[in-house]
Amino acid sequence: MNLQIDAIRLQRELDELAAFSEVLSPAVTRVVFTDHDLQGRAYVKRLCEEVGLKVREDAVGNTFARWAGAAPELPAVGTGSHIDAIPNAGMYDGTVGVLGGLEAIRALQRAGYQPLRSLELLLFTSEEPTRFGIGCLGSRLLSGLLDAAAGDRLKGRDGLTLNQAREQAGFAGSLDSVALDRDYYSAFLELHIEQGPLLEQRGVGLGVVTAIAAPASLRVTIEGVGGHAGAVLMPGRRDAFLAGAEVALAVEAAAKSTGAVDTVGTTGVCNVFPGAVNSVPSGCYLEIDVRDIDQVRRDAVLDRILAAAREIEEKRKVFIRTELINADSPAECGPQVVAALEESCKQSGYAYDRMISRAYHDSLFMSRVAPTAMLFIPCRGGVSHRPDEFASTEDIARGAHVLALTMAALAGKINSETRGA
Ligand code: HGY
Ligand code: MN
Ligand code: MN
Repeated sequence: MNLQIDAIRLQRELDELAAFSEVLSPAVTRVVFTDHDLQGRAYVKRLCEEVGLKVREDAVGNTFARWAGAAPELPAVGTGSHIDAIPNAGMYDGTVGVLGGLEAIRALQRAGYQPLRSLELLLFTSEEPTRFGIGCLGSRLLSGLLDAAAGDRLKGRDGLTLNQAREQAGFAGSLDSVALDRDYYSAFLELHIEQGPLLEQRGVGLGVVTAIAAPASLRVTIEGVGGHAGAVLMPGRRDAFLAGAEVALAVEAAAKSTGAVDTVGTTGVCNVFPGAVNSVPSGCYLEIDVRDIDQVRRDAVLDRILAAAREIEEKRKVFIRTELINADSPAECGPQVVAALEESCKQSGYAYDRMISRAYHDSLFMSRVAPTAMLFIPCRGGVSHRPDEFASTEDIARGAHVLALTMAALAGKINSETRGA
């Protein structure tokens, strides 16, 4: 099959999508259901419709663009990722998997490949936790791991619930309708930047992901006693921020305590109330992210953090409320999908490494409903979630090429030019 990825067009589309952002280039901020997110979605949908893909959206805005195969009744082969971006992020996280997946499909169309199983591109809603405090919102609902009551339970900082925000964005219908049937996909693949330094350090252009780390997140609300910074003397102060600072240091200590390189802990959000230089903080709010490829180890770290919070509460005579937002299991990738990716790399003469993903992705949840694997490309310096996040046009095109070959192999062929089942 004469498969040619149009790298220039793919890069141009990535650049165009990056312009739908609350902040100026090279940074990208595109929070779910904001105008920039909806403009980005409309842009991607238009590109899909231009090549005859049938587009539909579910009740939470997960967007499906399908190339019907000769056997449309068979479970499809899916690929996709997300386009939402955390504040002040880069332009490649997620988008490489969406636009790279689209270009893989277009390249197969141009090569005259005709799929037996349908091929489908999936744009997931709200992979990032920015607005509703939990990551992979769309894929959790697709995999049936998040109940429909979350529509009223989850609330953004603007006070709108998930149901209110999605309806305002034009996505109606019951969240009960989102979950996919177990045999909806026969395989799912996600192309993504590594968001780590290993591929670049090893000089390898592709990573075949065999497992995805297990994320957990905690919310911590601390109530102390505020007062005038000049009048409240040091003895007896019940400073909520200092208690929060001790909790954040306890997160670091707990993550380091396992001695395992795969254990990480981060306090990424810290809000101080009332936030005046001459006022002793009476309130502090933290959001904590803990991950490990080993779930037992990860849960032991969570326990250590909660125990430390109890001690700090006692010592500093503050009130600390902790809330576990999510504590997900890690994912093993589907062996046959991993093998298909490896076969495509070998066929193309591309070097690759098998690796785990320390970042979580929608594939973490898609692996609950279909054999799933990920394909990584290098990102400069391993940097991600920053404006200087960068992946080269060449690496992106190579990833899309292997993705196209693998999807064709998994979807089967109805003509003789293509390797496949
Ligand atoms: O946080 C993550 O791992 C993903 O980039 N949302
Ligand atoms: Mn991300
Ligand atoms: Mn991502």
